[in-house]
This record gives sequence, structure tokens and C-alpha cells, in this order.
Amino acid sequence: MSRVNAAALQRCRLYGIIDLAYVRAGDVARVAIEMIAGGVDIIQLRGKGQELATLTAVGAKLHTVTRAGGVPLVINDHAEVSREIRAEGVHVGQDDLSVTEARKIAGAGCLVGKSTHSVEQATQAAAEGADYIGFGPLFATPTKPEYTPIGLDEIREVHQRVTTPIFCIGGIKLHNLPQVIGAGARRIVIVSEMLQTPDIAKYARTAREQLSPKLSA
Ligand code: TZP
Ligand code: MG
Repeated sequence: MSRVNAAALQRCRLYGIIDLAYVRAGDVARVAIEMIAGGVDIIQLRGKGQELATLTAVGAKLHTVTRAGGVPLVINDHAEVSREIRAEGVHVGQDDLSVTEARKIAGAGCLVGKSTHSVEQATQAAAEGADYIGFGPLFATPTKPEYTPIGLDEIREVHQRVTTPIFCIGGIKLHNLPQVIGAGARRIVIVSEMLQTPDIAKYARTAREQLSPKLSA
């Protein structure tokens, strides 16, 4: 796949991140195949501290898998890697490139997602033109330990104030997923628990089924 339109992005409910802090480069393709089999709708490659050459090589291989599975691939932080491997998206944080700068580098049709940590940041990211927003961390998480968790109370408000697709993230696990959905989340990201489980496809299917009754939302 190449370009992801807004309607296709709206249908995405379960966002998987292949984080190289949890997955060895040699296992990336297998993990992606299992995620896709389990119904993960969109996949990000995250490799904090990795050489650009490594990210580009791993990303290119991963892209052959995601493309065959019809799932968009997003590269965290590095718009130039996204451009190089012709990924469908790039994801930026509050301290990274702006949405406009990232889009300019990654290419006009490339999705740009932005991490936000408050309702105010989420409204700003939407105004900046982000195609989707990450909202969290909801709970404390070892995957992003330096951030204070924002809890569940602002999930409803952020959905009322922002029409851009919002993916809740941070410390989400199968045991607290009903609580997160009950607090108003429609789209979620799970990183560590999904990557550390023995049967990723089964895990993803279980999470995806809990989100699918909300398909019309
Ligand atoms: N951004 C906000 S929290 C987070 C990121 C990348 C990490 C989420 O990981 P986990 O393991 O699902 O808590
Ligand atoms: Mg970043």
C-alpha cells in the first residue's frame, strides 16, 4: 500500500509498535506477520538510539511484510527514513520536527502522527494538521519511563475536543483494556505486553475484538 486516506485511518483501532528495545532485528518480520494475522491495523517501527542505517535496513524489510499485509507502516522520529523506504507514515513527538516539517521531508502523501501528553497538546497537534494523535501515557510504563501518567479522566474530553483520530497509549494491557475503553478510548496502542507475549496473533485478536464493537464510533 502507499497512501492512507482519512477513512482508512478512521477504521484503524489497534496500533502496534515494533520497538527494537523489545524485539531483535532478526525477529521483526515474524512479529509483524503475527501482528497482522491478529488484526493489528497499523504498525510503527520504533528504534530509539539505533543508527539510521540500521533503522533503514530493518524498516525496508518490515515494509515488504506490512505492504503485503495491507497494513500502513509508520516510522518513529525519522522522516528521512520514512521517505527513503517509502513508508506510509512518520510519527513525531513534542520535541521532534513539527508536523509540517515532517511532512515536507517524508513526502506530501505521508501520514504524520504526533505524540501528545495533555488535552491542550492534543488540540494543538490537531490544529497543526497531524493526521492522528497519540494520547498518553495513560499509565506508568517502562517503555516511556520519563513521562508522568495522565490517567483516564481526560479521555472523554479529548475525544470531544478533537476529531482527529486519537490513539490512547501507555501502560495499556489486556487486563486494563476494558477500563480504558470504558473511559472513552476508541483506538489504542499496546507495546510491551503484546511484544512479550508468546502468541502475538492471539493476543492481538483478543485486544482487537474488544475494540471492534466500536467500529461505527
Ligand atoms: N508513548 C507514550 S507511552 C509509550 C509511548 C511510545 C509507550 C507505551 O508502551 P507500553 O509498553 O504499551 O506501555
Ligand atoms: Mg519522537
